[in-house]
Amino acid sequence: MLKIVIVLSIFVCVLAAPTPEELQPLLDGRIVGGFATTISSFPWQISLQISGSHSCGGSVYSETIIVTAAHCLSDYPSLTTLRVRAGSSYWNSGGTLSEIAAFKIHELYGTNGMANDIALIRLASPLKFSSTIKPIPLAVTAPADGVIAVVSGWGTKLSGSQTLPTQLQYVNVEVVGLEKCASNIYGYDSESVRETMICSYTEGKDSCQGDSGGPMVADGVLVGIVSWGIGCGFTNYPGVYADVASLRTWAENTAATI
Ligand code: 4AZ
Repeated sequence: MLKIVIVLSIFVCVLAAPTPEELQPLLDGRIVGGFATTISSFPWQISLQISGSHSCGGSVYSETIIVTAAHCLSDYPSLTTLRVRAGSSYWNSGGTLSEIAAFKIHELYGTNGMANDIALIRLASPLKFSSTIKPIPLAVTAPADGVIAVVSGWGTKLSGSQTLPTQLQYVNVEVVGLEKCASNIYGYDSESVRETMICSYTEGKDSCQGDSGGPMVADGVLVGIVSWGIGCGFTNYPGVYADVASLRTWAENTAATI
């Protein structure tokens, strides 16, 4: 009898065991502790796609220019494999899918660790602005330490996960300035966190793989571009972003010439 009860309990436990999706909120490394949202709340967000798969995020700068991360394009994918989906809450359907005419990676990217992780994309035809497609201005000054910013994207909801959510996610995070981010308060060494970077840290809330290139916004301007981190949502490891204020002049000059 006891044997049957044990076997039955194991069976019931297995049946009642939470799926990995349900476990996620309990895990430290979950991106981002975020929430599903719709594109009308983040109309500057785009999905950069390579051969039909979401590969990175990006932000609308103008009708024809998208801002993203250099590392999203640093293996020089062929222009014909690239698309930008704008105006949709879902990376794999809806909105508009544009071809790319050109892209330009920051000249200094790759010479100094992950510094200067910014690139611009020029679309083959202009976007039509609407309630679901709108540009976001670039920050003129870096946000102060402790400012609340919002990060959005179709990146994984769990560090190391292979599956992307199809619906756009967002999370609110606290900005951490470069000096504090590179200090021994956190786990990074000061060599890897360097000029042209800015960070965010809120326990269990973070950007993750697939969010790269996407926007961190505060006070209505683009303050960061998702760049790198050790894990996602890991204790003592902030998310690291390209600091848009320090790269704005490059972006403006490049947008005019790309
Ligand atoms: C990535 O692999 C990545 N937690 C992006 C952002 C972060 C970590 C990794 C920040 O693209």
